[in-house]
Amino acid sequence: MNTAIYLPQEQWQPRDRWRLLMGGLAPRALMAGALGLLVGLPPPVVYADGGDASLIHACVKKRNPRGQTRIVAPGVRCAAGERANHWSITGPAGSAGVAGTPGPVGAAGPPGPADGPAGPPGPAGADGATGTAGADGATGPAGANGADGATGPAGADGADGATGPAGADGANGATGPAGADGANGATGPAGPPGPAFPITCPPDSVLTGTTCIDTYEASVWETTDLALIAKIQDGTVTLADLTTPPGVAVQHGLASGDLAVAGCPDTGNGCLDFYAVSIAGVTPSAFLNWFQAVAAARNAGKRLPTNAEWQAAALGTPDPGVSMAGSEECNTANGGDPSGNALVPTGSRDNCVSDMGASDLVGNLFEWVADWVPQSTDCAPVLFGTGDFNCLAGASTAAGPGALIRGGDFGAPLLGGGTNSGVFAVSGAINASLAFEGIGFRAAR
Ligand SMILES: [Ca+2]
Ligand SMILES: [Ca+2]
Repeated sequence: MNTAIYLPQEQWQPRDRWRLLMGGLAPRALMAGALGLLVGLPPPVVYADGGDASLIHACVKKRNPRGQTRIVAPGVRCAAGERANHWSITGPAGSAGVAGTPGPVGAAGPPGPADGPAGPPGPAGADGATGTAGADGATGPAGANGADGATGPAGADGADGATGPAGADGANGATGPAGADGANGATGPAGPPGPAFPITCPPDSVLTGTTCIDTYEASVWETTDLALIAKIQDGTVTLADLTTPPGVAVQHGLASGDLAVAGCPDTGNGCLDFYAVSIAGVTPSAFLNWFQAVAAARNAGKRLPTNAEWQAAALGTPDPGVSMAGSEECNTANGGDPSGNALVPTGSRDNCVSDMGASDLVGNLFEWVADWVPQSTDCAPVLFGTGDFNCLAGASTAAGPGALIRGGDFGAPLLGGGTNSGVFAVSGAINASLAFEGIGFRAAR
């Protein structure tokens, strides 16, 4: 065991020399050594202390005044008669030096880095003092409705309240079953006009070209019976309809002036209840002027045919010249016996029929047509050598207007009867306002 005592040389004192000579033994070692001597034991071994490499260790002969010393490694055991010694390699600290002069100021260093990273959060501060109370907050939203309370006991019946307002209309009910068929609707408005060219004509007329010409010379009847008027206008009226019951209709144009007396004046103004009828077996109406004829045709839903229409309807009618009374030919004269000249019933001459099927276009009565001319003042040569009356020449500047009459009549040849009658017979010499026993008309649609 190393028991040496290590002291720095500069700390050596004279009293320590003894201790070196004593090998630096501790008193307890000395006492062991002394005890060993006493009991004959070898002196204790001295070791150079090797525990500290910063020291130089040596073993020094005790009995060598010159101090033989051998440097040993730390921990080496010194031989007998040596003592361990050691020295510090480091010398004693020198005295403080004189302060040098300050060096020159160095160049400015490069800029430092940007702000460094944030430091760690500091420790929490102490609690602050309690603040003053804040202002009251705004009223919060209403809370949810609470649960329904338990049903309370039934109260006494209250007084009847006032009648509340009418409730809203309920929803429409389901569609009911289909109702019964409704009544027939009212008659609709009249349709558009039919074609200008009639396909067929009413029973009282014949189709000739585009015109329905009355089959017979007109008989003029006064009536206010609506049903009868309707039949007249439809062209379906019969002689029985006009005479049953008696008085339902009254014929006029059978004597001079009878129409005007009955209410159909010569002017035609206000002549409303007088109707032109086309039926067989009646005396055709005469003693009427052009204006009365126009009114009676109009009231029946008809008109006077034009000269051309009349001509088209008349073509083909036999021209008997002077026919005998009771003959089946057209009634143009009665065998030259003026006393026998007389008007005959419409359609009574079976052969006096035109190509189109109309009767009495030659003879019986002259017939007004629609056309007017300056009243004729003369007669011209006959057409085709027929001898038919052709008095459509000259133009009066003192009389008129003249309205054309066609076909001849039952009268004396001088007046247009006899051989002067025929499909070409025409006169413009009669003033439209005059009426004669030998002039009548037929209507057309
Ligand atoms: Ca005639
Ligand atoms: Ca003739």
